[in-house]
Amino acid sequence: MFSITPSSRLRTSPFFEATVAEGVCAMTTYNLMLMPTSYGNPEEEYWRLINGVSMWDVAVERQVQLKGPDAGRLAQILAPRDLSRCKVGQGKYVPLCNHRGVLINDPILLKRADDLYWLSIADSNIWFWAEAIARERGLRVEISEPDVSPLAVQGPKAEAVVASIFGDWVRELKYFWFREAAVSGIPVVVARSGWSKQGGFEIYLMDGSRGTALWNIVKEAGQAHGIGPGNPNWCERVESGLVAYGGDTDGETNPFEVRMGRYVDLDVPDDTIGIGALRRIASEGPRRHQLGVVLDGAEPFATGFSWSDIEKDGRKIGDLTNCTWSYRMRRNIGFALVATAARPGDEVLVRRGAVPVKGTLCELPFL
Ligand code: THG
Repeated sequence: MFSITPSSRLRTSPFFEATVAEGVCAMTTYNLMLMPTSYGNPEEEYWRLINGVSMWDVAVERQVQLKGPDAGRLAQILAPRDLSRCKVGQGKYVPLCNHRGVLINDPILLKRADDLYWLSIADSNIWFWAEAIARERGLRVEISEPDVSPLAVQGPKAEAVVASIFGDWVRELKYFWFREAAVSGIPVVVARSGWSKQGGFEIYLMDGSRGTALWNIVKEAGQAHGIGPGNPNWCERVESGLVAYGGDTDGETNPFEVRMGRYVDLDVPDDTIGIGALRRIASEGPRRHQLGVVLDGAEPFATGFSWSDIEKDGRKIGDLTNCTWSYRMRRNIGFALVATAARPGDEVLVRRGAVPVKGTLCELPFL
């Protein structure tokens, strides 16, 4: 067919060779990198995540490093969430907004030291943004993309696997907290986190030359628990209500519209980017909100998806922003970004393909 030409515009992960050896058969792009999206059997990969343990190359979750005496100041300027009580070793899910309160990324922030923060970013260029803001505000902080690449281990048996590699201390890690460690001389950060609700860890590789070695250590340790390769699982994340920045958001989406209001603190300092707009939106009330929709019919739709119009009583009320066959619900489900007047229980019509499909709105998460 054709091959991909890696370059500085389309970088490969330190786990690339390992994922090819595992039989990766589909990739997407994210943060100018290739990311595996299938190893050929989506249903098996799904049930392995639900019942066992799965390992994912998520090196595309790049780190934007803030280092210097003003690193904490810059983090608080970038994130409209109160970071004043964030401890070294703690992570927090933070919305990043522009000056209009529009969501521009939704990283996990890791406070590695008082003068060292990582923003583990979704798919948009925050390096540029942080650098510009730092220089415009005259802050003493260096911005870089360090050699750090997360490997996720997810599923109910993930803890047993990760504890067998690093020790029982990983069992005590609280959600989003992390610790530095090493295995076979490979420097890593181990965090309890990951883009699923099945539990698990992320091992942040800090030496890109050791990707295959780390992959094989995790694979070996996971053998007894039936580990296998997977990727951020579309079906599970929709069932669990996890938001995909850029997928479920558009150029006008604010955090309140996509159930991220609980990660916004309106009393952060006034120089936090977007906080004026967010205070205004909070007092006026957002125009849209995010619900689930369960579509009629018990046959999986063809895969491949773009936003579809959602109508109620013949008028457009919003968009279906994702859609998947749920293996546990045996229904096609998705997220609806709709006018706040739309309520759970409302019957709607989704304009999808030639034949519109009926559905019913519901609260998220589905499961
Ligand atoms: N891991 C790492 N970096 C990442 C992601 C990740 N960067 C990009 C992207 N994923 C960030 N997005 C999310 C979205 C949701 C969650 C984590 C990362 C998440 N949310 C929980 C929830 O919504 O229920 C808990 C959040 C909370 O309550 O604090 O876990 O996956 N390294």
